[in-house]
Amino acid sequence: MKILKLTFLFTLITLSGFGQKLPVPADKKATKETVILFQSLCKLKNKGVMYGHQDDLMYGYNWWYEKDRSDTKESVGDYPAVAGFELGHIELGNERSLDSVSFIQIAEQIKVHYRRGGVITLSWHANNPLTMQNKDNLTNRQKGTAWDVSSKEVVASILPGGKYNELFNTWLERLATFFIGLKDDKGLPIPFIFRPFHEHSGSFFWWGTNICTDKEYSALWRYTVNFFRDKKNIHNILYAYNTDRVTSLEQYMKGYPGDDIIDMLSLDMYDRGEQFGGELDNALAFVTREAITRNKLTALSETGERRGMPDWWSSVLLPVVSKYPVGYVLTWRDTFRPKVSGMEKPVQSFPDDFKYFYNSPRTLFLKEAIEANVYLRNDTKIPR
Ligand code: BMA
Repeated sequence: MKILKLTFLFTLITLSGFGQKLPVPADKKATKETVILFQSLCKLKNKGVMYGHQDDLMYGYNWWYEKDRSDTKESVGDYPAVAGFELGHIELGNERSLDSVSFIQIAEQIKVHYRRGGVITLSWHANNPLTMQNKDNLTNRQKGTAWDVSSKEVVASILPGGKYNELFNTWLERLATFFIGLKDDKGLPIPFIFRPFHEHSGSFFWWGTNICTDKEYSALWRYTVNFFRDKKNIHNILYAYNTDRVTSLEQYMKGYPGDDIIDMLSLDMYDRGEQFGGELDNALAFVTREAITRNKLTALSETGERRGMPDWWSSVLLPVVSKYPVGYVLTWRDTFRPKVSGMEKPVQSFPDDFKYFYNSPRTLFLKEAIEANVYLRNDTKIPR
């Protein structure tokens, strides 16, 4: 009888939502900080969309690595909530990325942004491990890079049994060393979002949809996550699955490695024409719906204006992303141009219309991330 009563009580509590479990990252051993970040982002996506900017803390069109400098801050007075960084060429053991950014300085800025209370995301334009071996063939600009799609054997060649599996392990070791070095002031691992092998639905990277099979793509993901999580015991990573433009959920999920591997369903889509708003609306509808079903985060992890529209932020991007629980929207880097001739007009990082996007109650910058206390820190008044 007593047991029956207790069971009834438990059922009641569960039904009333009391015992409802908060979603957790795919990594069952995720650190406390990583779980907190995941759960904060889950909640925050219903409040608004965070703004992210790639390499925002590293350089702008006409400046290079200056303390506390940021194009976003210069434009609207606040840092982006999400800071993006690129790891391409870390796999080669280089000191600088494919964009000439020092990895030591990237690690520094990751720590700074984390201390401020912001969110970190890392991308990886990994070189082509197979075609880069053929040194005679490296004449074309794309040869041997992430963009070299001249062979369809690349993914198979780095998986177990493949000729370059050991080489790929070395690459992952180098990444692991970098990840392990990302510690906060107390020596605890800094949680971050990792988005490797991105834009799978396109065929412009060696891991693209027509360059490897979906099975190989999924195996590549699983191998990589197992390496960091199980072999290297790294538990501060949230993994973002990512495609380029897609028109259906079926197309989006092609090659999906599984809910036990992935934490975020993200999408990259640049505005290349009038149809963009509708296409984005369609894609965000099914991606965010699917993410809710699977208890995953969401992001429009790369986007940008390509038509020269002065009011793109307010009239195209904001209306669409406001409709859905999108975790963050990130625009790409302000490529440093050291040799801009005196004749040219200085390039403006953000149009005036960006202020409208910033002022919208639906968008969240660093100030709002700090207010939301994403990392549930006791002292939320972090010096900025
Ligand atoms: C691309 C371009 C490249 C850059 C790469 C990695 O989309 O911006 O110039 O090298 O991202 O940041």
